[in-house]
Amino acid sequence: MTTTLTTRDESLPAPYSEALDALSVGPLWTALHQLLPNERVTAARPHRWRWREVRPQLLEAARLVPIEQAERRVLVLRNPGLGGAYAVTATLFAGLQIILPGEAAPSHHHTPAALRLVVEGRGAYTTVDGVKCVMEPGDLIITPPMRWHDHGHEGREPVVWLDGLDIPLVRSFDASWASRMRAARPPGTGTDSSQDEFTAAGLVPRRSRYEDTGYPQVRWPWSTVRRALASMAAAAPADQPVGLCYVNPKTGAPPLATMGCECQWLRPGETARIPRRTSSAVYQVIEGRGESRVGDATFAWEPGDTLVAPPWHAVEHVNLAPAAPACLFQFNDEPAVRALGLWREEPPA
Ligand code: GTQ
Repeated sequence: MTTTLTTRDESLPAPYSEALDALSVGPLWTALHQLLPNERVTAARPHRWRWREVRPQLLEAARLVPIEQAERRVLVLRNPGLGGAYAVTATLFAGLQIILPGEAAPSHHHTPAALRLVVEGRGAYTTVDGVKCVMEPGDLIITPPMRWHDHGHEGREPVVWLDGLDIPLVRSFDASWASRMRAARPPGTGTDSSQDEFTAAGLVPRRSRYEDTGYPQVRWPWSTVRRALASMAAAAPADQPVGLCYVNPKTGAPPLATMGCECQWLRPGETARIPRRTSSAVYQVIEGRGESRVGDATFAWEPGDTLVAPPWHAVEHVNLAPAAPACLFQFNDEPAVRALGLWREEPPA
């Protein structure tokens, strides 16, 4: 919350309040219900960023700002309720990053966790601790805390992806730190484990060829995820939702300690209802056209659009297409909220 606390009791003599200020103490009774409100409150607002409005500004950034200067050429999605903060919710950071053919974004590592969901273009890659992760539209790549990562581009068209990080959360612990940048080195591998060791559900390698970092899979190709969603949709009764969670294939845990990822498949005309939760989520439209209600706000969407659902806002997604499916990716702070014992969910009305 960004509201300023009431730290003065105006009914008391001014010298008393001044004496408290001088001692670096303050009355709790003026601020108690701001610190502990009776309602679940958030300053973050439901919002939608339209791909067709932001995309030209990304291309303009690519024209105006050399990668050597920017290091990361990102337009940050700033929640209009959060007073200009570089935050999409109180805990989450989201941005759209653009890289041009031939460019290299230098290597660094940091305490916040990061994930990328490719929005447009082919030929770019992210290197995670020397492992080359190809970026195709819809692919998810994670860069866990303190893993070196850089971005390169061997293709012929601009590539844009959505970055999701837990920067605001990590900053609230005063734990945000990054190494200095160093020049990106050529990747040490041509493939990542999603291409040869984790190609089918329910199977894990007896012995991995990759270094054991605690994160056996760092890339989830969209082709694999889409195939899995399509077969689930073909089998599930019309009134059962079709959604998959991205997990660490060896433990079943969320891919990162603080952030979860899911993908929902909406059949033509289908509505998905998500109850109010204490976690917050950012949705990215991979495929299809529809409309979402987030709290009292309603947003139409199409591929490339991004939506944010602050905590304790009921969400409803509708696929408005008569014949085509819609696919919505989301990342959220649910693992962090659960780890802190703060997870609650309300059944829909
Ligand atoms: O690509 O390493 O959007 O370090 C924000 C911070 C992207 C990145 C962001 C980062 C990166």
